[in-house]
Amino acid sequence: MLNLVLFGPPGAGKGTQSQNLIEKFGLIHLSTGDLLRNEIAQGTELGREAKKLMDEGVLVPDKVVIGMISNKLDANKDAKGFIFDGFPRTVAQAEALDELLASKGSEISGMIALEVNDAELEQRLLLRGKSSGRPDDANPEIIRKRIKEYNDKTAPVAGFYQAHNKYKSINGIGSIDEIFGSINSVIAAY
Ligand code: B4P
Repeated sequence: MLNLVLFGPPGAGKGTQSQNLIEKFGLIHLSTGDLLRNEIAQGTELGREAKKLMDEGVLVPDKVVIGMISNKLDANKDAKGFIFDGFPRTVAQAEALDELLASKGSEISGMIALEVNDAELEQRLLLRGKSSGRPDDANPEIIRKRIKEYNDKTAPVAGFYQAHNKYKSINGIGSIDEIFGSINSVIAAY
């Protein structure tokens, strides 16, 4: 199985590059952001709880997202592999993912991190906010809060994969095709 973690701060291009990877490798895309927005759209209790936190730019509890991922892995037993987009976002989530995959006789192939500076992230998210209708993209203060959450809680996840020799970082600034080319070079080495 090819199991990729696409990593990077909010707006780094994880969702964008996932679309290219799904087409090329036939992988199942698991975006915790999309799964949570789906719960919100359906008006579930989980969605109502998550919305408050997401609108403030803070992470939702580990237990919630780990449960969602576990359900999706169970529902896709015959998959060729998965792209984990926006997950794991804490070291506890990374440990839980390793356990979930190990229980299915599988593992993460590698993490690919997209490096983008804060000014570019803010610009991209504000631009998306004009059309996405996402409250967390509309306000520069919330965007900065999301970047701070990333630096405080998510950036340490890179060290987790580095310690397992599964980490590669690439430049996330440039055209979408150029960045996809860099991602493919990393995958070719797996
Ligand atoms: P996510 O939905 O994961 O959103 P994201 O980090 O904003 O986006 P991404 O990096 O995928 O950016 P994209 O490609 O779209 O998270 C939202 C919230 O959900 C979190 O704040 C948190 O509250 C919650 N959450 C999600 N997962 C969680 C977890 N595991 N644990 C706890 N909480 C969780 O790109 C952004 C923009 O840039 C787009 O407009 C795109 O067109 C543009 N772009 C992309 N590549 C570009 C390029 N090369 N050049 C120029 N623009 C580019």
